[in-house]
Parts: sequence; structure tokens; C-alpha cells
Amino acid sequence: MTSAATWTSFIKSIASYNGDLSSLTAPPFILSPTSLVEYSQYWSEHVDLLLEPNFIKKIDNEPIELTRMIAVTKWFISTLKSQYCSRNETLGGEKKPLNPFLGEIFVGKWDDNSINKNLGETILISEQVSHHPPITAYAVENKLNNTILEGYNGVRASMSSTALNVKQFGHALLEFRNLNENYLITLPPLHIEGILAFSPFVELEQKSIIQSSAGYYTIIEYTGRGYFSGKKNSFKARIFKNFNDSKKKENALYTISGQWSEKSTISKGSSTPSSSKDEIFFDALNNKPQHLTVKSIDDQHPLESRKAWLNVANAIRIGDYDLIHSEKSKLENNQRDLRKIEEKNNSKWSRRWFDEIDYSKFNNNDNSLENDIFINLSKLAHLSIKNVASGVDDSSSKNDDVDTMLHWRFVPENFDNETEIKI
Ligand code: 0T9
Repeated sequence: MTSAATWTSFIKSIASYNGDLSSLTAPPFILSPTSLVEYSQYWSEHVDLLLEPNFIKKIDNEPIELTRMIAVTKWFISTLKSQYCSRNETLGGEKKPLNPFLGEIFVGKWDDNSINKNLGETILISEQVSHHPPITAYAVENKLNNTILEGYNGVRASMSSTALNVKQFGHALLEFRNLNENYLITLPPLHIEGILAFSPFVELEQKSIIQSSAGYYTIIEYTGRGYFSGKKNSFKARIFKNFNDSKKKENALYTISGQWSEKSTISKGSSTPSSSKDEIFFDALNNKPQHLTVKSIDDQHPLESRKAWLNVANAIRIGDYDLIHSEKSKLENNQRDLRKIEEKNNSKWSRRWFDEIDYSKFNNNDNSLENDIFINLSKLAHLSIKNVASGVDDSSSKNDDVDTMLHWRFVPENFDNETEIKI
């Protein structure tokens, strides 16, 4: 088949889309040789900004917790280009990632590249904790600075006439243990545009929220091309003293605006900063991401993503559709066999470094979750703790038909006792 013909059948498969992303039969040139379990690395490609709050000194009369919230907001904005544009840069467009198998893992580390700070080593561990629906859990850990970012994510997608609309589930928790300060971060909805024009790209929608345990509350609103600013990847972020203050935009302590994939500026108060007069907040064009280092494939465990998918990835790189198909089938059949054996033995696949926590225990007066940072931060931000889309508030009527409160959490002991997987 010609590219155009396979593209047409792809568009047709999208038109009859049933919500299961793995069922999309995509032509080879839209396939990425990278598994979704790798995408967790995008959280930490500006590791200096991630760790920055540990190094902040109090300035003038500004509460130090506010200065740290500004730093966390800057780090978060810096992650977006890696998260949502990097395939365009390395592969020439958004591509369909490999759908990770249950138990697939991806690990790596960032060395300390800074000149004047002692950042120490930062590691990433990422694990596919569910296959149906696909859910990836991850932790980014820096022992020297006692800092942990952990989270999980999954998506639910639906097709409209021109775009694939994607809701994210899950959240991230950022803990600065030396500072006794934590942050909850929600994941924005997005859509994939440009499918009919052969060049898919992500556009973010609505908002992300960052809630600090010190009360500070940042709301980041996304707009894209064609909206009022007209520029792609535009955002406006407002930092408030707390959730209640956020009801009136005039209460903003700081306002940041610009393009997260390019430049943004910050100004005090609630007026929109001017790109010519105000201070640069983050310049994505002059702050290149620091990629993590990963062991060579020879040194990897069979569950490690690049090793497990090697043959499929190579087939994608040479664009051999039959080979992609046969290599993929091998892997998928293996997985089916594993599930059958588990069913027969009445056992289940044991997750390596993460565990699903049932937060409904909290409502049933189980005090093991008394000081849980997710519950405390969700309360401050008036966010639901149910399994609703990320960022949905606790009063939304959408919550009524959802009664599970299951969230994936990092189990540090499991990782400390890990003997098979080396970073
Ligand atoms: C978590 C991120 C997520 C994963 C990806 C929607 C998407 C899978 C999920 C949400 C990361 O932290 C951030 C970035 C990009 C998201 C992906 C973009 C995308 O297109 C895929 C979906 C599954 C597809 O591949 C659909 C096919 C597409 C190429 C249409 C032509």
C-alpha cells in the first residue's frame, strides 16, 4: 500500500474509533519506536529546576514558601515542551507510542551537570502497572536532596470530526522532605490536531493546578493557536495565596504569561506581564532539556522497555509493516500466555515498585491515611480524590457515578530491596 492509502484506512479506523487506543491500526510512518512507559522521563529533563526549591534563600519580605511556589511553577512549565513537543522535534510529528505491556519498566538517571550546586544523582523508575486500561506509574528520586516526584497517568480518548480528544487520569506529587513541603499537580486534557493534514500535534486544553502544602495555589490556563492570543502553546498562570483567593483573578500575587514551548514573562500582581518590559520567567528555547542516561540494551533485564521492544522498534525504523506486525504478535502472545497461566493459578502479576491504594479507607475512619499528602493537598485545592479525570473538583456532578478511590503509589521499600534491576 502507498502511504496515502494506509493513511486513508487509518483515518477510517479513527472514524469508527471505539475508545481503545491500541485498536487503532496505524500506518508504519505514524508509529513511534518508543513505548509510553518512557514518557515519564519528561518530568525531569530540567532536573536543576526540579531541585531548585531546595536551594532557595528568603528574599526581602517575600514569604519563602511563595518563592518556592514560583520555582515549582517554573519547573512545571519547563516540563511541558518535553512532554508534549518532543516527538515533533525528534520524529517530525506526534507519533503513536508503543502500548506498554503489564510489568514493562523503564529506568535511567540524570547526573549532576550543574556548576555551582550540589544536585547529586537523580533517578527515574517507571513501571506499567496496568495494561487494560493502560496506566504508567513513576518515581523520580534525588536522595541527596531528599526530593521525590511520584505519580501515575492514564488517558481516555474520544474522536471528534477533526481531533482526538484526550482526558488524563492521575496526578503527580512532589515532596521536598528536607523542607517539609509538598505539591499536588494535576494533568490537563489535550487534543491531537492535524490528523487529517498528516501532521498530528498535541494542543493542551483547560488547566493544570499546583497546590502547595503551604497553601499557595497556582492555576495554569492553556490556549492554543486560533484562540485569543493566536500563538501555539500559550498559557497564563496565576499564583494565589490559597484556593479561596483564586475565585477573584485580581487576587493573583503573580501572573505569568507566554508560550510554554518558547518564552514567558512574569509580573507581580494580577495584570498580564508585558513581553517587552517584564522579567523573563522561562525561556524554553535557551534551556535545552537534559536527557537521562539509560544502560545499554545488552545490560538490560527482559522487562526493560528498550530490550523488550527492540525487534519491533527496529522494524518500525525500517518501516517494514509485516515485520512490525509479526514481532508485535510475538510479544503480545507471550503476554496472553502469561495472563492465562495467572488465571489458571489464580494469581496476579505482582507490581514491582508501586501499589494501588484505596483511599475510601480514609472515609471509613481508617487512620492509616491521616497524614496522607494526597488527601491533604486535594482538600486544600478542593479537588476530588475519586478516580475522576485529573483536576476535576470535589463538587462536580461528574463525580456522582464514580465511587472508586484507587490511586497508584510508589513503595520505596520495594525499590530499596530491588536486586535484579540496575539503574
Ligand atoms: C503521559 C503525554 C501522554 C502520556 C501521551 C495521547 C497520546 C498518549 C498519551 C498524555 C505524558 O506525561 C504526556 C504526552 C502525549 C500523549 C500522547 C499523544 C498521542 O497522540 C497519544 C495517542 C495514544 C496516540 O498515539 C494516537 C495516535 C496519534 C498519533 C494520532 C495520529
